[in-house]
Amino acid sequence: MESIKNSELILNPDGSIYHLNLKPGEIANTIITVGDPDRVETVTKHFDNIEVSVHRREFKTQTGTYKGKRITVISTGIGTDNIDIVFNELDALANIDFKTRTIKSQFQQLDFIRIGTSGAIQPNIKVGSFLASEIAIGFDNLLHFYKNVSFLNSNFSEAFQKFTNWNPKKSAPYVVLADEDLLSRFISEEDILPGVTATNVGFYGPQGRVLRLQTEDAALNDKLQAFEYNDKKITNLEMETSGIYGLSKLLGHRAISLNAILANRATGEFSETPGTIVDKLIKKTLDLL
Ligand code: R1P
Repeated sequence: MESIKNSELILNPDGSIYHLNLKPGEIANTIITVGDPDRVETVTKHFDNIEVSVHRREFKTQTGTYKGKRITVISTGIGTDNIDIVFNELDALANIDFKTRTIKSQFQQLDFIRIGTSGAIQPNIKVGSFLASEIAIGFDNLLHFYKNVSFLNSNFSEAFQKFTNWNPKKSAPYVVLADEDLLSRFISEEDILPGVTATNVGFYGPQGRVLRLQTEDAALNDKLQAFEYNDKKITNLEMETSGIYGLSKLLGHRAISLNAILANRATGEFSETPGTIVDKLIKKTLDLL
């Protein structure tokens, strides 16, 4: 097998991978992703012990055990562009031999659990509730840079583009499903709703927030709220889930995105206790792993 060139699989002088600064063996097979580097310790403060702690740029990683189970917690920063880096590098740590720079013969499957925050777009979804993304619709284009994406649900995305009269200059929305086993583990909890999560490339214009700038389609959020496909409505907006689901499927891993609903865009509310809500979701998730 041809070895992967230095310019493609970039390793630091200490043998760690370029952006994450981690070495093989330093990650667990169960990986929790969070956006904010400060949220990593909000998760690992519950751990029995921490064996690895590394921080570079927006990527802070800690590996340890929770009630005897080895878990890695990593921050991705914001957006699917960072997801591309984090997921490719974590997969490389598990599935590429850094000495020979070749793909290992034995595949190591990873489980990814995103614990993130999000805004609901349906008025009946309460601030403070928890939602597991059953389906992700990505407005971010990341998956279009990869081959072998036949798992994408094009009927759903075509119906969406038609309904919203989507401007193709913005992107070509794509639809990916969650891992079924992980999804059923979380939505069997009565306080975790299943949902359809829209992932966007920005927080303001792309999510229809107007401060001083007008958006290209002022009615976008109303259309997102009204759109329905096979009795499913888009429930919430955030910035990573489609990339997480798409890359996990491509790489052969399993992923679930859990959302603490901090805002409701339809009613205009924002939580007064965001930290408490996220903490509750963290504890609940740890006990379900
Ligand atoms: C925007 O404020 C950020 O919050 C949400 C969005 O996806 C975006 O990353 O998630 P996190 O709280 O997980 O970062």
